[in-house]
Amino acid sequence: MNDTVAPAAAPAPAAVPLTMSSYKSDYKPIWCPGCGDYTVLNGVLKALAQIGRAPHEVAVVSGIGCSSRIPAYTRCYGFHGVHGRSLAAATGLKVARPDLTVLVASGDGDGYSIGGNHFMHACRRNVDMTYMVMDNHVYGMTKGQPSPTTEPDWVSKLSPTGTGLRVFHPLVVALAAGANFVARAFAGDQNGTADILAQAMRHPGFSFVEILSPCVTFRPEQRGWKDIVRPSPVEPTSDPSRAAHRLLGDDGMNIGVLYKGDRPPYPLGARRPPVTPADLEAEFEL
Ligand SMILES: Cc1ncc(C[n+]2csc(CCOP(=O)(O)OP(=O)(O)O)c2C)c(N)n1
Ligand code: SF4
Repeated sequence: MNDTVAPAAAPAPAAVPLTMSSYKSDYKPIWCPGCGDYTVLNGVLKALAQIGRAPHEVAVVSGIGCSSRIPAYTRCYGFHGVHGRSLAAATGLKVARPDLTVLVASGDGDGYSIGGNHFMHACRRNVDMTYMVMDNHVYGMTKGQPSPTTEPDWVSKLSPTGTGLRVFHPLVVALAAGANFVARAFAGDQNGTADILAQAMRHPGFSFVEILSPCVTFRPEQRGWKDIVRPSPVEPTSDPSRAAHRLLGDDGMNIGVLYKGDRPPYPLGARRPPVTPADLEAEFEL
């Protein structure tokens, strides 16, 4: 008989509580001093700690723009893709890995202009993910061109007489296209942004969060947003036409969750059995 005593199993390491720093990478953000995106990043880190999923259980996906730098500043899985295509990449990722919490970051140029078509169809598909758009009513990274949310009379070197164009209304479009959660946040309110993002990530289906995030370099007047944003005077509704009616009547400065729907999300993981490369090759054989 072997009388050697098996070594006692090492005690399991004590679970470390998740805090904002659990999600923060070592890269230092290179946004302009005062850019709203700094507080959005903190809001994201705080929201992730609130929902309590570990960094390896979260993927942050983005397109291109100042706002789209966010994935690099987190320790989560990250994908910094191409301009306007973040939702296509995120949808593929979520379908392949339904176990991950998927957070998608975009700007108003990235998300509403070149990515506008993807935006509508992502709302319609209702795949479970959260889409946050840092809206500064301008293309920041490429030096200040007007975007779909730029006011028609905003005059700049690149738009000397203003665009004269009606603005795009992302929240109403999201509702009409079928998003299951619609909210507006303000970068200057870090805790409020974190709370709204945490609610969005917990809500099933496609959640859309528009975040007013000032571009202090090309739209310095947006520093004044802090004086005019206000909490939404109404509770969220589950009636999309009521929500749209409210939104069409507000001035774009009401902050809070506006719509919480109950449409079943796109079913994940059950549609077809796993496909091998050989199966795919067979499908394309002539
Ligand atoms: C296909 C393609 N077209 C144009 C560009 C140039 N480009 C890079 S970022 C950007 C605008 C980004 O603006 P926005 O999405 O509002 O983000 P912000 O920089 O303001 O956060 C553009 C037009 C590009 N990278 N790829
Ligand atoms: S250009 Fe505007 S959006 Fe880009 S980092 Fe600077 S302040 Fe932020």
